[in-house]
Amino acid sequence: MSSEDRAGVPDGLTGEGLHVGLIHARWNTDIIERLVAGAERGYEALGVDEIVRASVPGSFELPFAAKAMATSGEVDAIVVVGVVIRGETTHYELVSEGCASAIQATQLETGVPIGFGVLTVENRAQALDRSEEAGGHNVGEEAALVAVEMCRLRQEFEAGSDDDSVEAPGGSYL
Ligand code: DLZ
Repeated sequence: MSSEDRAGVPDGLTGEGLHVGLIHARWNTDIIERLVAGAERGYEALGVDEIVRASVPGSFELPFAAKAMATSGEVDAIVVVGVVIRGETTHYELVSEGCASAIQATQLETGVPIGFGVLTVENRAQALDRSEEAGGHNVGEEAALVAVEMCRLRQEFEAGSDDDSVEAPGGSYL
């Protein structure tokens, strides 16, 4: 996938004043560290005020932790980070689909946006390609930017608008 295929960041997006969460699983630790570094890079580039952290055993536990953090009132947005690599059993499908659908349900139920920094890949090479250093492709970094963007989108709607369009930092969504 080239960088042109990816979403990009709205001009003027800022994380100033936000308290954000970063929850990571511990399976495939070396790749997790690269994704966590990416998420920190994304958050810090936007100037967030504080990062609240938590760790869980595996990706299957990420939704439970995300719901606990989202309902605590401590954070405006969350990123979850995990790495699920296909093995010889059906565990891959159960863990990856269970995690993804429950994270989506959690952000919709709680209204706290959750950036999905979970890699679901066939092998380590694919995971390394998606957890690169600054300037490269890193799904943790992308998830942090998305979480902040969705937080601002929610804030814009909550604030209301007299206009027909809803202005996000750097552009109109409607
Ligand atoms: C059990 C398991 C397996 C086989 N593979 C992964 C994986 O690739 N990535 C991951 O994050 N977690 C894995 N797990 C652990 C589950 O997520 C979970 O922690 C256990 O099933 C206990 O609930």
